[in-house]
Amino acid sequence: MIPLEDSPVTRDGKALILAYDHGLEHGPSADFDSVPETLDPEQVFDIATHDAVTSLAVQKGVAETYYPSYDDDVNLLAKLNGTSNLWMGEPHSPQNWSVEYAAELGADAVGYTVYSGSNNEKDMYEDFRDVQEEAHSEYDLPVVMWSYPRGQGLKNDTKESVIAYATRIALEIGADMAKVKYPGNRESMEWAVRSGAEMPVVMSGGSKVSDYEFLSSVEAVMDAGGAGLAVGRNVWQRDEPERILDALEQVIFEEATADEALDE
Ligand code: FBP
Repeated sequence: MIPLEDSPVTRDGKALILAYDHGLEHGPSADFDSVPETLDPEQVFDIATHDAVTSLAVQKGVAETYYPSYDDDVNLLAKLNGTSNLWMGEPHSPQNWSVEYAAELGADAVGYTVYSGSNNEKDMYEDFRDVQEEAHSEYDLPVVMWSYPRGQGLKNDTKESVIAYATRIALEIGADMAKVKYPGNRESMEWAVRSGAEMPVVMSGGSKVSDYEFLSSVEAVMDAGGAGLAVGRNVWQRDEPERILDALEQVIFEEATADEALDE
């Protein structure tokens, strides 16, 4: 495992990953309609220059076109695989760019989704193996795993045992950080964090909710020993993304409660 304490994609060992791969995963109508400016990747790169953001997760085409103008101000988390919402088969996420190409573009870390439980698990584990080994041995790049158990018997399950299994799988197959869905409360998150042992665990943001609900879940994750957050919609779908990032900075890096962060 690559220790992330000294990595540029963390701050004091904690992470706030801004995710912006939704144009591929969900399509523009689903996620960008409510705030049409977010169709423009530059808007989100600008948001990612906020001090609280430790990296920006994007797909190849967006990285290739926009990252060169931001490489002094933004850390790139190259999201190497991804699938569209148009795919109707068993969950699968093909690799869309290589570790080598991501490293050439200046990536500080790579990200990879694995759907354990899918009929495509075997292929995804094999692809992850190749990515993880190349990232570690050739480029010394940390690998963040979007660990999402999903498949015929398990659609989007967020129950405690499944999320703990998700962190453990990430540890076992060589991730340096796991990104998992929030299991709904601090105790369940604590079990998931402990199941990942030394590997940092961050919560996946989810669809937009109120400031208080969102920050309270982040507070619970931090209290549970989590390493932070990977978030998209709950930041850039807001009218004032800087305001929520200010609050997140306090909760993630300064141990503030949701109430304290909102009072500022
Ligand atoms: P959000 O914070 O907007 O949920 O983004 C996190 C993320 O993992 C994105 O990287 C990805 O596009 C999306 O969620 C995938 O969500 P799902 O697979 O649940 O539709």
